[in-house]
Amino acid sequence: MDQTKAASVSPADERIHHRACNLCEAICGLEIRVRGNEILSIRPDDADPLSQGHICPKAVALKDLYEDPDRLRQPIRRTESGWEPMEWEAAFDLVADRLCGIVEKHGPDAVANYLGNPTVHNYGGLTHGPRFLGTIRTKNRFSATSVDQLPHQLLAYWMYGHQLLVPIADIDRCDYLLVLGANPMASNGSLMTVPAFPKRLKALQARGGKLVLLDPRRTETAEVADEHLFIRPGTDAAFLAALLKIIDRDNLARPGRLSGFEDGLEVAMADIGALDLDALSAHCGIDIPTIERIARAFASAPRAAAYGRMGVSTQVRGTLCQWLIQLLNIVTGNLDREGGALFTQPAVDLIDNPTSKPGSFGRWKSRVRGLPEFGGELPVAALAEEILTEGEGQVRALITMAGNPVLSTPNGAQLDRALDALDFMVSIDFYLNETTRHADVILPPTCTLEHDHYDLIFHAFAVRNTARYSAPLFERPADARHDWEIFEALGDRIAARLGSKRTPHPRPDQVVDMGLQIGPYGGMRKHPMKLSLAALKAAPHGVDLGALEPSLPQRLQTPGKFILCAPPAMIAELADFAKEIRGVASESGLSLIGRRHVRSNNSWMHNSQRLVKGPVRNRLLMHPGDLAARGLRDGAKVRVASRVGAVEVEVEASDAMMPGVVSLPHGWGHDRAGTRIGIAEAHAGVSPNDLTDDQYLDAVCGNAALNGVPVTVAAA
Ligand SMILES: Nc1nc2c(c(=O)[nH]1)N[C@H]1C(S)=C(S)[C@@H](COP(=O)(O)OP(=O)(O)OC[C@H]3O[C@@H](n4cnc5c(=O)[nH]c(N)nc54)[C@H](O)[C@@H]3O)O[C@H]1N2
Ligand SMILES: Nc1nc2c(c(=O)[nH]1)N[C@H]1C(S)=C(S)[C@@H](COP(=O)(O)OP(=O)(O)OC[C@H]3O[C@@H](n4cnc5c(=O)[nH]c(N)nc54)[C@H](O)[C@@H]3O)O[C@H]1N2
Ligand code: SF4
Ligand SMILES: [Mo]
Repeated sequence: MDQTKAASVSPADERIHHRACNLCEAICGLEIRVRGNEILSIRPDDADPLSQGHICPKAVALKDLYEDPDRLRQPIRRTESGWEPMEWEAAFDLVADRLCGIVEKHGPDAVANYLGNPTVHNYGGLTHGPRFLGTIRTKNRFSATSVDQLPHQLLAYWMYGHQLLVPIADIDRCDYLLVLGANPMASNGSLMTVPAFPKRLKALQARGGKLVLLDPRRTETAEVADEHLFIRPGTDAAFLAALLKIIDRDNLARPGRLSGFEDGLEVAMADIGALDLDALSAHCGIDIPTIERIARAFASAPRAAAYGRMGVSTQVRGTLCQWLIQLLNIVTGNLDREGGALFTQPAVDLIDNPTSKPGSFGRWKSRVRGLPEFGGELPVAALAEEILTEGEGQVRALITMAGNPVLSTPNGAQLDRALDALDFMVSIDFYLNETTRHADVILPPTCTLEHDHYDLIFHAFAVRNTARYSAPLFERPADARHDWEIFEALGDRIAARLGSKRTPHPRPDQVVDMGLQIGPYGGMRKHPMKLSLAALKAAPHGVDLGALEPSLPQRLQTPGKFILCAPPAMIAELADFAKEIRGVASESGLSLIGRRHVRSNNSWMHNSQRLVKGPVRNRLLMHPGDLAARGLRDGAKVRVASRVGAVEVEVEASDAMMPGVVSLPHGWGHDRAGTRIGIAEAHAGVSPNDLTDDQYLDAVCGNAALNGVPVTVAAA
């Protein structure tokens, strides 16, 4: 320990800071003890009304993130002789000049952008990112949405009239939770902000409730579930349709509070009822008596909710799965019912708000393959071909913010090559990673502990209504810029040169203050709580706004306040699916699926030894029978190959895998030239997205099918 430092800072300088963790959707409350600029400990904030004393190991790694000497603190530019530091103003000028030059020569569509996952965890990214990107009116906008939750937002838009009106499973009051393709024990929940999931599940079980899980792997969540069923990857739609068919056949449907507000429900149920139960059962590999038992239990539970996440969001029938999940909650009367699936009422309401964006679909299509726009963005599976395919409208420049699409998007190796073909690339990110290494300039924002935060998105998907503002823990270094300031600086320059309209814009905290005041608990709505930023600053542990409450039909954003149960595209997709299940299943090969671990965070933080310590987790899990059939042994190096590529990785025999299915976690593959900075060799790993396929998509919306990818496995 540094004695001089210890002597110069007395215990009296110790302070305790409370904030919300913004690393994942759970937004846990943290209690951070610091002395000077040193973090002494990171513990749960027991007084947080949502997280109730829960944290995970990632929060503790925030110390490493803050202290990491490899975290960029100054702009850098790529030169013939390597990376060189730059002054901020010169960097802004250079980036704006290069981007504008390309727009002037080739048009705005020549400049694409990718918004990575942390954008939604950083409120400045949300309040100012779109405003910056709007200065270049490009149709080539991409984000992590299309490797993630696109089906949820699309269905919310089609059925409830707004892309953010995603019903949330009311885990704290439900008696029967049916989960497909989610592993909240590792992920801490997604599109269901559910910190303290283990505690909440125990409470559910203590009141006699059940968790039933469908997953091709017996996961950490399966271990604590009341029942786990293996399901063949990509076949959940058959299981869900069979549940609905049985509910209809046996008159198990139950009118909800909303009867009369469902439009098209009979049409949808008639089409599902026409499917062949034997074929559905054969397709998903779950026998009819089991499906009947679950249908009866779900329909007769006083309060039930069905919920599906990554395993069913990112597969070929992802949108169909999400639709069937909505219908299941609706026909059993569990939508908008306490203990069922409800809409939240967050303090900053992005739905009932003058700047609200309900959504849009198919307003334009991608140039090369004709994939549809959603919410102003195109599916990211099309990004590489838009760069590589010559012609009018070809992408020649790229802006990435808070993302690593080389590791995160399907056929990442192709994108890796495509990025080399760009005329110019700028990345707003504080790490040199597998993607940003292609940039001409990297602009690093402040670290999360150096700025304030209000979670605009995840309060809106939480299992309880709460609100919390986090002040910065540390003052930022004198010459550092927040994300939103980088966006403003670039946006101002680009707008001036391209002549786009630009009006002054409030800071993120001012946007939130206004949002709180005009929000449902705000003074301007005459709510007794009179929520404002000042009120939240005075409540550093956050404020409790109560359990989720029924809110329909008022909350619906559809014309006439109807729930539109039969979106035409879903009826067509169901017809297509009916043809698929009548066909003969080709069963010989292996299916690749993904997984997450509590000691990993998407494609980053793998340089925190504190976080990744323990056994190497980037291994292929495979059933012992499948290994034996190929003459392979546990621990062997194997070659996994798909249509687009191959990786070599160690295999681990695991009877937690369904036979015929192999699992590899994403976010790894730090072995690409020059990017393994600070990451131990043992933890470099391989990327499953060198196997996932840019052509293997959910046909409804172009979302990536990251799960259920056909692969072969052989000795390396
Ligand atoms: N095969 C497979 N692929 C997947 C998935 C899967 O399950 N299987 N999951 C998909 C999902 S759900 C997602 S969300 C994506 C995630 O993939 P991406 O969208 O690529 O997001 P991350 O990997 O989280 O990106 C991390 C980058 O953001 C930077 N960053 C962190 N915080 C900030 C910040 O505050 N400001 C800025 N400017 N930068 C910051 C980090 O330094 C890091 O470089 O991966 C997807 N890819
Ligand atoms: N520790 C940690 N937490 C995280 C993240 C992280 O990287 N690390 N990432 C965050 C992000 S960005 C997100 S989006 C969430 C995701 O949150 P989750 O969706 O809960 O996380 P996953 O582990 O991807 O769970 C997907 C599950 O689907 C299963 N599966 C795969 N294919 C199928 C299928 O066809 N059918 C069915 N029924 N199941 C299938 C997989 O085996 C896996 O268990 O997690 C968030 N939380
Ligand atoms: S679960 Fe998510 S929000 Fe909670 S401490 Fe871990 S990373 Fe942070
Ligand atoms: Mo995600």
